[in-house]
Amino acid sequence: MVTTIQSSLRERQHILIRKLADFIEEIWERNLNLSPYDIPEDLGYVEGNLEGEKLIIENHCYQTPQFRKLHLELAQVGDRLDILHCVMFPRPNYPLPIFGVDLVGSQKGISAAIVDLSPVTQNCILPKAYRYVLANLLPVEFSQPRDLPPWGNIFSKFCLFVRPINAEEERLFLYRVRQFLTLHCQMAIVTCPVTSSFEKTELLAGQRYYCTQQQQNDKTRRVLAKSLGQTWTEQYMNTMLFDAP
Ligand code: BLA
Repeated sequence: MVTTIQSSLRERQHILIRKLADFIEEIWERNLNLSPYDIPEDLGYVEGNLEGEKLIIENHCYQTPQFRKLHLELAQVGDRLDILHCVMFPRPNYPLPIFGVDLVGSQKGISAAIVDLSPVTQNCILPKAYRYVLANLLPVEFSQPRDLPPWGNIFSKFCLFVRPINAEEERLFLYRVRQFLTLHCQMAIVTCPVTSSFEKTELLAGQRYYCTQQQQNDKTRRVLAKSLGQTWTEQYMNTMLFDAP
């Protein structure tokens, strides 16, 4: 029953969101050793319509030896807004950055497309192997780059934040996400966990800071609160979207 509802949401969403959701799961399955993740009660599939406009959310979560949570969320607000949100939280003993992607779109097109591999170490730079690969990717040009908000100081210098203006730019964005995600999965499986408690503490602090900053995104907060209320939204942002371990 739930499966039927879930697959139909994806099919109703903007084509870019549908394609991205499909290939994120495909890359996860191909590269990582996925196990089920216990989604907090009642949060797998959520519907709300406090102020008249219906919001539907579906969550897909997994865990792996390297990641405490792989989270793919699809959401739809009425028939005007489609959202894809994805974050890969490493286990705090793995010195890996946080992969994140957010797509916000409507019939008129995608207004926000952002992807990053965000560092969580004190020096705020990515591991050398990541920097080497990312710095050597072929440059991509978008006609409408967007500025990050102040809380976006968590993102790396490789962060891509744009408004894609046509099918070609949408394709380019997907291609970039595919490169980031493939690189990340390949790095993750060859990365050894750290053993010193000093390093673990630092990685943990980095993840907490990432979550604290993301929780300041009032655009996300507003969309959720309108349909599901303020209290529910605060709880959801702290426990489901950006839960610090
Ligand atoms: C922007 N996020 C937005 C916007 C909306 C949402 C409506 C504004 C779109 C625009 O300015 O064109 C809404 N995003 C949501 C909702 C969810 C969501 C409701 O994920 C969840 C249910 N956000 C993330 C992640 C990143 C991220 C993982 O969740 C980055 C890796 C970034 N979203 C992000 C940024 C903005 C944004 C940087 C622009 C914020 C701004 O301009 O102030």
